[in-house]
Amino acid sequence: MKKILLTGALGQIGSEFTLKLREIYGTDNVVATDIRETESEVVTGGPFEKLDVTDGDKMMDIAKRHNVDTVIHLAALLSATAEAKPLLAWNINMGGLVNALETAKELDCKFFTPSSIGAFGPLTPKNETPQDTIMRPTTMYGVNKVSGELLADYYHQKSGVDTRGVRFPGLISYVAPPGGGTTDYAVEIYYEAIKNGKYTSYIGEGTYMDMMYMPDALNAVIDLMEADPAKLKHRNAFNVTAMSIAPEDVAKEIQKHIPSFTLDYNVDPVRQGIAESWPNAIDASAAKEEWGFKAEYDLAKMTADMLEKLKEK
Ligand code: VAH
Repeated sequence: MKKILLTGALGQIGSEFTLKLREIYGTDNVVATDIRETESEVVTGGPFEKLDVTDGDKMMDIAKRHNVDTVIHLAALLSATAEAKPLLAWNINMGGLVNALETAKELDCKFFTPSSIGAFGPLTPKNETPQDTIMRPTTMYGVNKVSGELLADYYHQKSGVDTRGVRFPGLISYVAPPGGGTTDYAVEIYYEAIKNGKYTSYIGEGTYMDMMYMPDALNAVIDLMEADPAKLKHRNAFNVTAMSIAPEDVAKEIQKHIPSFTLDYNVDPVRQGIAESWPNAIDASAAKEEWGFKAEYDLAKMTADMLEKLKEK
């Protein structure tokens, strides 16, 4: 990767990833794009272009003008928003992805886009979910993610595009809060612990989902993109995870730092239904074997870092 075009640069992953990539590859070598434009360092600290990813001509023009050799496509509507606005989600999540793949194909770029544990459905084995298994998601987001995995494989097989991807679990970050996700409770709980000393979870007690701290997620993408392609048997959509947790597990860990913290529940049936259609804990052995995936943060280490960084913030 030398010159990177990144979409969704102001999103939950993009906000942090843009700055990290600029540190590693050079500020001028990371062209950040997003449909919004804010005063954030992503916009003011290096090359930035406004881009609606459903505008394929504009995406191609930006990529050509900046002569990029890598496309990192992050722009998407997340699971809860996609369930509320399914056709809009289809247009953005699939239309944007096709445009990004076409750009990568035309300019012979390396390509990354994330899939998600949301690509699995109720028929998938819930524990130690295999890398290769049944994929019958029951959400629009899941349909988008499975379709995206297949589309990225197709562009690799038919046009030789160097496409790569991971199935992200819920991602936890202190930099940019997520928007419209099902796993957002695991971010909100830390913000609320600092602000109010209590949190009301919309995901029910005992609901396990895979999660990962953002620093591990970003390192995973870089490690995958720098990996030897000859070793990648599962080129797109590698299962990656750091922990399988439920709301009460996070609360117990927070209470080691804020003993008075309390958690209660007001379950949102829509997001609870989405969460229950996903695995409890996936198997990440393919990523470990094929490109050395390794998560540094477990729940205890992540909680300590989240609370410390949010207190500073
Ligand atoms: C969501 N954070 O909740 C995203 C992610 C695995 C969850 O895809 O929709």
